[in-house]
Amino acid sequence: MVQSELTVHDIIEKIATFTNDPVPQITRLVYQESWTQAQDYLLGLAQKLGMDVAIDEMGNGILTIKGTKEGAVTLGSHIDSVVNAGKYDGVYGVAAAIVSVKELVEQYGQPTYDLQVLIFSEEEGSRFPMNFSGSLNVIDALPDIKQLQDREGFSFIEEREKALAPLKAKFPIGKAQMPISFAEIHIEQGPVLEIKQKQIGLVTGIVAQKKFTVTINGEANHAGTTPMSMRKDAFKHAIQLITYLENVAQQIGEPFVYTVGEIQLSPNVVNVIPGKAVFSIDVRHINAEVLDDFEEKLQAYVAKQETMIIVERWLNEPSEKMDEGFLSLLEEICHDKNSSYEKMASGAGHDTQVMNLVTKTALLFVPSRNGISHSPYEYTTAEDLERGKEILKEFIYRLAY
Ligand code: HGY
Ligand code: MN
Ligand code: MN
Repeated sequence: MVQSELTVHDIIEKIATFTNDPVPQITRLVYQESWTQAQDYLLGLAQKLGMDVAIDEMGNGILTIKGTKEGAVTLGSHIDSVVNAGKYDGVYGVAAAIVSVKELVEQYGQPTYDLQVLIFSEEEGSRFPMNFSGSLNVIDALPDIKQLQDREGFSFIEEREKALAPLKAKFPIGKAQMPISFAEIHIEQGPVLEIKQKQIGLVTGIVAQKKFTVTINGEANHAGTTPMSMRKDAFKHAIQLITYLENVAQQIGEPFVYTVGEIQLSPNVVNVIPGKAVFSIDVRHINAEVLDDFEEKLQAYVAKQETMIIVERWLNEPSEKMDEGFLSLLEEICHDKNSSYEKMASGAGHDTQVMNLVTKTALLFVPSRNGISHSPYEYTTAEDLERGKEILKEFIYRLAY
């Protein structure tokens, strides 16, 4: 790939080849081998483009173009994926940031402020029960990770050290600068822009979200000889709780969302009554109090049960509002570039909500075909990818030059 014609689409297609599942499936969970390959490729590419590169202790990639004054105008996104993912979630924001910075330096030379691109190591929470470990580390807000393990029992710290070893041998170790602003571009992952026929989403706020792991302990026993009245069937208790919460969700009504995306039964054998059921709960709403009410109902239900039910909440993110001044600047840029836009909330979580805790932020969307994401059917046209990058690039130019 000749650097001068480097496009966002090229980078996305290349990163899509780094997967731990057989191609065309894309699975690049944090600290998997494919994750290391992707970070290695991007850091190497950035070096070839003349950027200073470094990696921090979590595996965040830090790409810098020095300015003439103190202060880091920052942009980026994440490179970890969900299981059997699409090509664009996170990667588009990383690719658009790298190409934007490359083209800004080609067109305008050295910026006034540093341009800092962050390639966040992990955002999804798809391997370990923790979201945003990359951006939380950048803002020095990382919770305790010593005991963190994935569902196979692999330790976060050990997997991190294994994944980072080849990168630390090749690239300088460093720490991201605390930003003076942060911007992220991302696929919408929903249907709004397509339905409203708009080209750009300008995000006003990101929903609050809570995630739980629920463990129900019953009693494994023989499926044939154990009378129904004598069973302690963990899966049946799980179904009753999940259905109860579905009714709570229906009463709350949209735009509240409630998802049980993961469930494990043990011993998970056709002729054994499940002794244990472990499942996830993901709930979101722009108003955090709605999630508090939901959690109260969950806890009240559990307190009334004889069966042992353990509820562990491992994510409790408040909703975040993006900077009003940045929103107005982005509206102006969309007008200047004749790009239609929609101001909207984000139902998906993003690293922007973490960076919003320490600096002013902007979050932009490009359309997702049929609103699909977290799926191999995730798709955004090259034209939409390019248009979004142009809006991001102009936004960064206005802030950094
Ligand atoms: O799940 C989300 O909201 C995001 O895609 N991590
Ligand atoms: Mn994402
Ligand atoms: Mn995602």
